[in-house]
Amino acid sequence: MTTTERYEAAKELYREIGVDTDAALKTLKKIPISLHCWQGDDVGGFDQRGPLTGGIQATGNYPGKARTPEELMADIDEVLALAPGAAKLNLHASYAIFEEGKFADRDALQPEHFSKWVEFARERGLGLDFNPTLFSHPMVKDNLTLSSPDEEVRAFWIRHCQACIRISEYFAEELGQPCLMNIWIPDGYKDIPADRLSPRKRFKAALDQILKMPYDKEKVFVSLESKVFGIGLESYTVGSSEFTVNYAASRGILPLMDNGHYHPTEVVSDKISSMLLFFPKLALHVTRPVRWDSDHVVLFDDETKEIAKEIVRNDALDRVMIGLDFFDASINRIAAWTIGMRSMRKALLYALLCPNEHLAALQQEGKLTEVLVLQEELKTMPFGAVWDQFCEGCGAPVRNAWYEKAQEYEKSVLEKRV
Ligand code: RNT
Ligand code: ZN
Repeated sequence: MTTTERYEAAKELYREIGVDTDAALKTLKKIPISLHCWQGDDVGGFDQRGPLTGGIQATGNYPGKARTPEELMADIDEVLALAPGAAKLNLHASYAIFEEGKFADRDALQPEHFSKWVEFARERGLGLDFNPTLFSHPMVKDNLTLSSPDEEVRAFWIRHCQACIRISEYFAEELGQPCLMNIWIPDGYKDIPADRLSPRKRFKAALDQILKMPYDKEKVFVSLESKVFGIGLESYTVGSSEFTVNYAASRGILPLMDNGHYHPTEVVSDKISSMLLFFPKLALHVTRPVRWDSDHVVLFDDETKEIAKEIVRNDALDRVMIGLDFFDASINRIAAWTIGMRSMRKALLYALLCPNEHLAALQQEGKLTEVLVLQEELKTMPFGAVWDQFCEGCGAPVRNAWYEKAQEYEKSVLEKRV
């Protein structure tokens, strides 16, 4: 049977439960997923050669990681060819590209240091998102940045974040799409702090200082990401969930939820509806924590599906900015990236193929047995046939054909990087 024949049969079965698969595919294609550049080189970046700091870790030593902007761009191209649907590219400030002998430190970054990325994005019709990089740098002192008691340290990172707002605005202007600029700081303490308030007070004042600079709020959406702990920062993080949500709400910026940044039984899928009631827009880092904030590759698993359902059935596709955030150095990085992209897209399709209004009505009527029955039946509907049709329609590899391509790329490109 051809992909289309299988799709036609599946379409009929979905029609019987009130789901329009054609409409779902049309919507799915347009949902942008922001692809994080840092899976390609284990969060290395191009502006320094030191270790990855900030309490995050990319574990593994799989060969073939990108070492230069050209290599990283080629790898991103490969992933974009293997993963169907609209994308944005998410850059970190540490991926600045300097002309020979023209290094600029983080607090002196300029739009010109990202002009190659803009060119890359423009040629591919991609929007860009951005992140100041407040880790892997000598001005991170005692694991502190914007909350440091050292005024010089704080001032350096304030200048860095302001430079990043200017660069984000440049991205939006050049590419005609808003840029999400996410601030995440690693700041925290390994052991029980004597004073939890002062670092948070300083962080709050520093953020206020950053946001004082004028910028176009239609073009740059600043978000703030929370975190519950980091490696070596187990007892306290300055940018906790309460801090970031309250800060974002009071200052009119976006909260960003990373699903690796909560206590183990807390789920982001349950938080989205509450956030939607109080914020016009919010941002996500979709990742997969395994026992800790391990940033494993995103899979088509229950929580990813549940996150997608919350976005789709609450009619929030244009209010929730979906970005990926994982970095696995133990497997083929192109495959890691592609699995994550395809899985997030599959989760969105799964959500679009649920009879959401009907399910909500059943719940409203108190027919909770029927809700459970239907939810379980949905799991064995011919989802795969619809997904395959989507891939084929987008000109992307169908089923495992993507991995054959990834293996060819590994042989012809990655294995030569020694
Ligand atoms: C760290 C945060 C943060 C980083 C990236 C590289 O725990 O999740 O988003 O992963 O900025
Ligand atoms: Zn994150």
